[in-house]
Amino acid sequence: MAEYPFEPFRIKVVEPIRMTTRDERVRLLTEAGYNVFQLRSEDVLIDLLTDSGTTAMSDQQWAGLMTGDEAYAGGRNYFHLRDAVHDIFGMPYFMPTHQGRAAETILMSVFVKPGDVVPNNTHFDTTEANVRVRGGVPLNLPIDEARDPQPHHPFKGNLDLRKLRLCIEQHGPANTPLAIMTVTNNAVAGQPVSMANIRETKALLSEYDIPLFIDAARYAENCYFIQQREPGYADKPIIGIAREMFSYADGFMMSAKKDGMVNMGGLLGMRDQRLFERVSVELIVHEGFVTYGGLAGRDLEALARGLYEALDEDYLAYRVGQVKYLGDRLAEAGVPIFEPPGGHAVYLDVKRFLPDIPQRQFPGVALTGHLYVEAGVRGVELGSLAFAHKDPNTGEVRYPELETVRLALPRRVYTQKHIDYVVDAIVDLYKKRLEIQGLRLTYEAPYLRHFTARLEPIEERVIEGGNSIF
Ligand code: P61
Repeated sequence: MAEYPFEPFRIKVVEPIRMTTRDERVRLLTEAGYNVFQLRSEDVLIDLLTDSGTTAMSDQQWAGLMTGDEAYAGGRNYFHLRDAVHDIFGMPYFMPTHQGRAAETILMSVFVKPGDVVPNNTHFDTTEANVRVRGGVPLNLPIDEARDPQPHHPFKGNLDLRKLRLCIEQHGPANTPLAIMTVTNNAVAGQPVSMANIRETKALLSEYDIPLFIDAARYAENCYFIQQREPGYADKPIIGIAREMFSYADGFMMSAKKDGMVNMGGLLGMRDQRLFERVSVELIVHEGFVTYGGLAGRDLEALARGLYEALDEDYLAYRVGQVKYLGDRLAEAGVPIFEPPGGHAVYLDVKRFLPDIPQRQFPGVALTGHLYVEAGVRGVELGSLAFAHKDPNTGEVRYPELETVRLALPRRVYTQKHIDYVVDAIVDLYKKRLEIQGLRLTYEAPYLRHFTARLEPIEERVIEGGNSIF
């Protein structure tokens, strides 16, 4: 592959970016309570908040929208999607949902009762919240290497099998209704999971009769890493790797807004017919009939087509290559990142970027705010605002081990020049890092607080240009 990620598409439609000034951004961020979720996207130059639902669809997907069959039941696009799901995931039963968390809600409502534990290599926050709202306890069991942003390991997303056995022995299989494997592991910097780890996790769970569900949001990127890094897979096509991966699972839930290549949608698939019948009831109450699950027929068509586009090897080489390009340029300039770069995003290692700001002062949010003010780039904090929680017994706040700012790349949206701009902005900010100060919360919601939190600077200070920020 070339030194730079070749973009295997031509651009047919463009969306203008509104330019903003630094002064304007200072005002906008202050009004937003220092929380970039509260900004209007029109006020952002390069939006790396998420790769979720931000994909540029292909001409084939747009054409597919026109073939939408909007019948209430049995629309044709459902059957196209069903064929794709059978072909790729090999699951006999499935239902569309409006997005990933809807699939999680439905699944947890039939599986989890108060006091149950749900192990995962690492829960992303919506999965974690869905376990908690049912009274369950989400447990993260990543390998020890996942805690260290520096050493390279080909599959830092892996689940620790020893910890899994210990967890099941300690809590009892009867209180462990399911286990989840998140591919790639979003809360651990988008790191992949190896096929061997998935296979061995399934074997261990089978000893206790515990079902394995795959959180498949970024499964195609994970399959690409397996092809590139795991012995024995170099010559296998991506779709074959995907089929093997899902052969070890009893079911999967998927936010199709990532590797489904669509702007909205989700999937829930399973092998067990009785389970399908139970979750169908929940789906009909909360989402819609099983042949549309909260989506329009045209959305189902775009997803049926998008699933295959995400498995295309030229696309995946560009996709993972673009993330690597961003990560490598930053690392070369001495900016601390979580290494190696993951599949969908580069994660800045905030503990090394801002070592003097303690986690209780939300250094990741401060860094995100500065990146917006200085360059109009929007990243997202995945650290003490998104993941810290209070111990229900002691009231003590537990901070996550990793404090990161994620720069997630939307699929097929930004060019290499945009990425170069982001690199320059972050390198400049790194040089000015001593000007960055901590924040305190002025408002927080009980769950998923980072979406709506408001913050203020601990100590206001005037920095260059006379703008008062942080
Ligand atoms: C993201 F700030 N991820 O990474 P839904 N599983 C996994 C995900 O990554 C995921 C979901 C399930 C998002 C969107 C997002 O606090 C946040 O379709 C591995 O978003 O419901 C979503 O899928 C849920 C961003 C979610 C956040 C929650 O950007």
